[in-house]
Amino acid sequence: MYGDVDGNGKITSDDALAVLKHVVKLKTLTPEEGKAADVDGNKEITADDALWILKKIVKVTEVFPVEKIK
Ligand SMILES: [Ca+2]
Ligand SMILES: [Ca+2]
Repeated sequence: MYGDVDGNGKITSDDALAVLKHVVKLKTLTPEEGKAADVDGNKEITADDALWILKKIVKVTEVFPVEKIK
């Protein structure tokens, strides 16, 4: 599921945090986690993806950009 980086079935701030940790190289995401993390679909994992995850949590956005591409 897009946005569920840690794979616990829910999109929470922990997922956004996991993305940010990857961005600052504190922790490297697995390819599977990376796929869930790239929510804007630009093939890169950046702080923008973390921002989208946070937007989804606070319901500023209903769907991720990557979900609109399909
Ligand atoms: Ca999660
Ligand atoms: Ca991205």
